[in-house]
Amino acid sequence: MEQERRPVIFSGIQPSGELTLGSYIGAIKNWVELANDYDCYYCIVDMHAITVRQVPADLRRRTVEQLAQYIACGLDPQKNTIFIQSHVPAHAELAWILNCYTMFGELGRMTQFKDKSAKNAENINAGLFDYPVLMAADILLYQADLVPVGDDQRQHVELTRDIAERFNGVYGDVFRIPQTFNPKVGARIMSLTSPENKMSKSDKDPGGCIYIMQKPEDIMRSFKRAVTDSETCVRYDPVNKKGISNLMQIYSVATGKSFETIESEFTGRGYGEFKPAVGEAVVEMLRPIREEATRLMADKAYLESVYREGAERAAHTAARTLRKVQKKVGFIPR
Ligand code: ATP
Ligand code: LTN
Repeated sequence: MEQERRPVIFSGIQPSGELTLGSYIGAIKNWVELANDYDCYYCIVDMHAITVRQVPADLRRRTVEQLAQYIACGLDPQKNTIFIQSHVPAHAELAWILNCYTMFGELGRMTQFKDKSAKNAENINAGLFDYPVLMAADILLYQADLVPVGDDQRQHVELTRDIAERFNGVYGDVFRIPQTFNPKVGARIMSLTSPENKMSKSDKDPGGCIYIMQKPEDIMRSFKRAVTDSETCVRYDPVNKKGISNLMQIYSVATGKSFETIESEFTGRGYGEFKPAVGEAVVEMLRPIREEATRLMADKAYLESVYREGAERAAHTAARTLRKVQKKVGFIPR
């Protein structure tokens, strides 16, 4: 008898920079919380990373560091399949096939493509344009039900659904149609220095972004300098008080407190007390992660065994979907 299928999660992050507080709150923290109820695949998407020029040695270092950080955040490699995208060639193979079921116009409408090509005007390569199709291949290969990501990736998951539905419309039920999972609080953490922009690892302003491996004193300094407004009261109002509302989101995630509780906690206390309190809560949330990641980085043999076993398991699942797709489109089996 066939074993009961557990619902599947797939998500990934590019090793194109240091992991940020935004990607921790928007993505990884939820991966950890969802891990028990799903069959989970967490990927380090190095093939996506090269759509922007990388220094090879840095990419190698960050790929392994990111693996250590995934584990340090609480992803157990025994329970989750953690792997490096380029180790499973099925991703590239399916992406090619899906390219032929994706429209030029659809890709041109992707806001991330528009943003990134504006930022990298000297290197608007075909990979940058095609990036969402590779992401669709990542997700569809594992027949994922749920894709936990931050708000900025929602459009890419919607395109994945469109591609899958188009393919299924021609060939029958080949792909499961995935859904996005966005956290209720923290789907879009903003920069501390320009709260109208997303906190992002490619941000040029070092004070705007918090990194999960950053030293406590640097984290505290950035929070103390966070841009707020000319009032003094701690009140959630994401339209008129972007900076304070962003800090409240961060504090809420770090402490588990509701916005109401935070407002009453800081009544009459002003920003001078609120900002360092947020900093301290973040330092304490990240401390065990930083310590564990540092410890794991000293054990390269262990990390190597994790990504080898992860790739083997992932390749096994991916091959099943890929073979089915190849057969459907008319390729002769090997
Ligand atoms: P880049 O600077 O290259 O755009 P990034 O900092 O946005 O990178 P990604 O690697 O694109 O980081 O994102 C990793 C994951 O974290 C994605 O699921 C993304 O939606 C989420 N994420 C990234 N930044 C934030 C943020 N500021 N708030 C909430 N979620 C975020
Ligand atoms: N595009 C995503 C990274 C990514 C991803 C995925 C996320 C690549 N493949 C599959 C979820 C599922 C980003 O964070 N920039």
